[in-house]
Amino acid sequence: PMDASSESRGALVVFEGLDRSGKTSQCGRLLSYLEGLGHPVELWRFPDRTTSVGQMISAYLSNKSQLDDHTIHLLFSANRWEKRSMMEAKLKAGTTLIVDRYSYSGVAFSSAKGLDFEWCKAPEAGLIAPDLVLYLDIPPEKAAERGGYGDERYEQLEFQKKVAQHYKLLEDSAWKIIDASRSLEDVEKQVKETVSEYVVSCQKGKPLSSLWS
Ligand code: T5A
Ligand code: NA
Repeated sequence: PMDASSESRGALVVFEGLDRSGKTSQCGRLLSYLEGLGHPVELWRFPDRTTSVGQMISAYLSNKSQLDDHTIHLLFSANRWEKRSMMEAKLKAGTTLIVDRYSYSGVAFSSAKGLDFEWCKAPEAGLIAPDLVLYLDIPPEKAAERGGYGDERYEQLEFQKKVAQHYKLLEDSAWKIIDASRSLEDVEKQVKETVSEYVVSCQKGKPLSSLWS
């Protein structure tokens, strides 16, 4: 309501979920769907491995480097902060952003290692709050069966079970839980229905707000 541009801003739609829950597959399908409807839309992902911070994260995830748990947590957060102003500019210009992982991944994974939950949330405060968080809900055992886990650091069943418990602590009113144990097509249908209902029609005109502050 503060300025005319906020009336036609894009929506910030975040996908979250355990490793192999199907986020990247569904992000691609939603992108095609919204493009087909003629919406200005872009697909982003975190970690964004293309920046210099992102390259440090990528080396850590592939076990090519070792970092203190606090240090890698802050790098993941810094990787979101380095994109914040571009994110705001895109949203204000009317582009909807589909984002594959965001601050919830940051907190759920680091706190699952044993770091203090509030300490993990603190550096995320002030990033842009999503309009909609699609949580792809799947039993960790079922996710582990999908194509098998690769060699990345967090792709282990016992750890993923802890991540799932910490994700649950982060659920808020922006979250919609999607049953991600169903087929790709069934999940896609749930995603489309949710996005159409909550974002495309409802969120226009709502000002951007800050996460956890
Ligand atoms: N991380 C991330 C942090 O610790 N802190 C942070 O702040 C952030 C942002 C890398 C790691 O970093 C951690 C979390 C991660 O451990 P990433 O690069 O997003 O994060 O991880 P990726 O390995 O790229 O992706 P995921 O493992 O999370 O997989 P997706 O995207 O959830 O799943 P997707 O779509 O690639 O599908 C996986 C497989 O399952 C099949 C697909 O075809 C594919 O083979 N599949 C299905 N099969 C049957 N039924 C369905 N419904 C299916 N949907 C997908
Ligand atoms: Na992915």
